[in-house]
Amino acid sequence: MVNVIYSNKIIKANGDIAAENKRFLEEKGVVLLNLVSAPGAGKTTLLEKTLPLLVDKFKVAVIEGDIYTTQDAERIAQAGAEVVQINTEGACHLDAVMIREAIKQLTVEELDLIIVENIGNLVCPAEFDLGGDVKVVVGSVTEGMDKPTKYPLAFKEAAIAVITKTDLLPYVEFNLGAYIDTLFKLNPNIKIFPVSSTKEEGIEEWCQLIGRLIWKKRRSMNVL
Ligand SMILES: Nc1nc2c(ncn2[C@@H]2O[C@H](COP(=O)(O)OP(=O)(O)OP(=O)(O)O)[C@@H](O)[C@H]2O)c(=O)[nH]1
Ligand SMILES: [Mg+2]
Repeated sequence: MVNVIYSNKIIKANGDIAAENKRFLEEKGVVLLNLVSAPGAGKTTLLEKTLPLLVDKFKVAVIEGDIYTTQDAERIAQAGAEVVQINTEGACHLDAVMIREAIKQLTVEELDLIIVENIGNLVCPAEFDLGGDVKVVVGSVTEGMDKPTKYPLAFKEAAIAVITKTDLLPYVEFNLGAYIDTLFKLNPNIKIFPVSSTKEEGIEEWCQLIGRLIWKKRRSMNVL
């Protein structure tokens, strides 16, 4: 007799812990952003440009997901935010249990925002809720036009899409308008932010959206 654990049970168990994380973060009035992308799409670089614009106004912490290293966490610490590293030691996504443990390392009562940089992978992270998280899919113009249709779940689940590396548009086969059309076809409500982190274009608009999410949360908590 062989015991089989089906993956949909694991995903359901993850959902239960995610619901606990959600309740906890709701109570504390904290917004959780979950950044998902293929490896190298520009998540850490985006955060390096984003954090300096946020840390003056809001209390922000970052949870860095990586398989083995602390390289991204060190970059985030340099950018001036509190950071907790999760090393999955092989797993290709973060899950709600990992986030519950990481949150214990933070003084959540004092925070407005937690940004999670998930493991670079467009497949598995899309399947695992972390807990009340606003999902942000990051796609770069160097990845090609076909990623949203080839890996649709990440793009369908996301509330926000950040299109990175727009400074490289003149050098790559990438039609920004057609890509945006594809995103809207998959997810009519998605909010889209084209950015160049290296040229610091579009970063302010993206930060304004994050600010609006925090103010909305504060209003729902009746703290305004
Ligand atoms: N030209 C250009 N390069 C960028 C931009 N953003 C990131 N890069 C480059 O893309 C590469 C990967 O950037 P990262 O920010 O490390 O990507 P990531 O998504 O965090 O990567 P993983 O954590 O490994 O998944 C680096 O060489 C960055 O300098 C951009 O806006 N323009
Ligand atoms: Mg990174």
